[in-house]
Amino acid sequence: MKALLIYPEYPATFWSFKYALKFIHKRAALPPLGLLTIGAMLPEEWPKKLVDVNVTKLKDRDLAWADVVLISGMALQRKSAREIIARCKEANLKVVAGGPLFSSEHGQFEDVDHFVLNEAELTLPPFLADLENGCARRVYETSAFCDMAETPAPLWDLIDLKHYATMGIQFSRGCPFNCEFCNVTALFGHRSRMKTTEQIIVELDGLYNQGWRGPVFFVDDNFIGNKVFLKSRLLPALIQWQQRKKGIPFNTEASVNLADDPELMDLMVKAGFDTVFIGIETPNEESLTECNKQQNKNRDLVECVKIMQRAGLQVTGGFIVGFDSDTPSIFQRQIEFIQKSGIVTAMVGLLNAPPGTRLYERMKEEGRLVDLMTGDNVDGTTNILPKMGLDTLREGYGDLMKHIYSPSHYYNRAKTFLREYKRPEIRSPFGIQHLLAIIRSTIRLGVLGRERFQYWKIMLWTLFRRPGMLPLTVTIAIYGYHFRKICKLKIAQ
Ligand code: B12
Repeated sequence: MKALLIYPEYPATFWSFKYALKFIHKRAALPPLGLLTIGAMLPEEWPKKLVDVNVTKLKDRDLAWADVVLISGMALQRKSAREIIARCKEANLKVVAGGPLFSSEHGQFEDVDHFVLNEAELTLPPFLADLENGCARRVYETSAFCDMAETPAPLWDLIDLKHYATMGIQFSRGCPFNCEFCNVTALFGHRSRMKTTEQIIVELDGLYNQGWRGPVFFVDDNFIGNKVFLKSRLLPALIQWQQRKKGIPFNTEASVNLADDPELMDLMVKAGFDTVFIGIETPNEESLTECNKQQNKNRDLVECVKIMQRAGLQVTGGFIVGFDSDTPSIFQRQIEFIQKSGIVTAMVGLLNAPPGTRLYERMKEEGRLVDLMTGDNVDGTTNILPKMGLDTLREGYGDLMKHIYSPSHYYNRAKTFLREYKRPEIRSPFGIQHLLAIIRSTIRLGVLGRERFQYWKIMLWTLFRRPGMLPLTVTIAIYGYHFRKICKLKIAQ
């Protein structure tokens, strides 16, 4: 069987980094890790091809080559997924679908032949066995969670690494916390299920041996779900791995209690972690209580962020407005918090209720559920009726986004961050692409851009005060350009 794996196109979003990627000549931020993992689970003798529509076109001759198509995607890729499925059906191809979009919305895709849902470690083997015996069913699903020690390493050679800005690897799934709006526990459970240290080293070696020299994102829901294992096994092994390698900084996602553990932060930084995404959500204590975000309560969240920055971890943060406990004063409070914390990449969204969450059930009971989520949580939409009133919420949100991403506030925040940040030891090697990015950003932002005054101000400040951070400041400037474009496109029309 010739298997064609397809990853649909996603629109420009906050996390797509579409407008930033142009500066470094990359086509996508991250590769489709789910499909690369599926590739490794398919029979070895099947010839395989992967088309990520975000980096290359899906051609008729790809479809003519294939016997079966395996498609993945997130809710955000709904439109492109539909178009691809229609093309496959026209070409008389069998379509097998899996991944987050189909696991939550498979009822909406009539033309798909087989749905292999949830964790493929559990659902793909029975499907493949039935397919071989000519009795494959339409839907394979499970509420069980797999043992990640069984998950194979992704088949990196299915993609051309050079098109991507970052590589992804997954160490664990699941999160010990229970936030009302988050679907991670519904999708992946409360217990942190982990790969072994050996699996991670094999995956990293695989990437390194393919020539990858650049950032690697540990795509875990909460990287610090099992601190004992991290401290005693994984991080010491990563520290050792880094000694034999060059130029592979790591980043990941974690909960804010990371700030309480200096030993863990120190080991992470020594292992090469330089950035961590934290779900901060809100400075409003009542809203934290409302959504059961216990781990963020009763603490000075700004100070927690600074502690991590000083340890050598840039904090990127997720924020939410529109909780029942939020009043219109929340917009100004969020602005003040974000500016003070120096969280340069602040993803602010309206509260949404994803299917499978306790919030979704509550909204349904209260008659406040209005629609399907768009799948993009930074487009100023919500699928619930907010207590504050939709107009007030949307207007306040638009003003908040315009404020924090206006050049003067953005660059001020960047300076606040650069003052605190301890520069990490492990960095991507400075290459020709970096030099070109500096030249392009100087022209685009420093000469042509409306923000040129602020751009030069921060460049000069960095040059004199923190010269070693110049490449990071250029990256921040490029991200700012992307975020402003996204705001204009989605929020401030
Ligand atoms: C890495 C990641 C990203 C990355 C890159 C994703 C990419 N490739 O473009 C970044 C940071 C860019 C990102 C952004 C967003 N993300 Co994201 N992201 C993740 C994360 C943390 C890990 C995904 C991953 O790589 N997993 C590792 C692989 C191995 O697992 P997997 O993809 O789930 O695949 C397994 C199964 O799903 C299945 N499978 C997958 N595909 C297929 C296909 C077939 C045929 C079969 C049989 C099986 C199968 O088998 C695999 C092995 O079990 C997940 C959360 C999570 N834990 O999954 C969220 C998640 C995928 N993201 C989500 C969302 C909503 C977003 C955003 C839209 C908004 C946001 N919250 O920021 C943005 C916008 C994306 C964009 N590109 O513009 C949602 C998707 C929900 C949905 N129903 O669509 C998730 C599930 C998070 C959540 N809590 O809801 N994301």
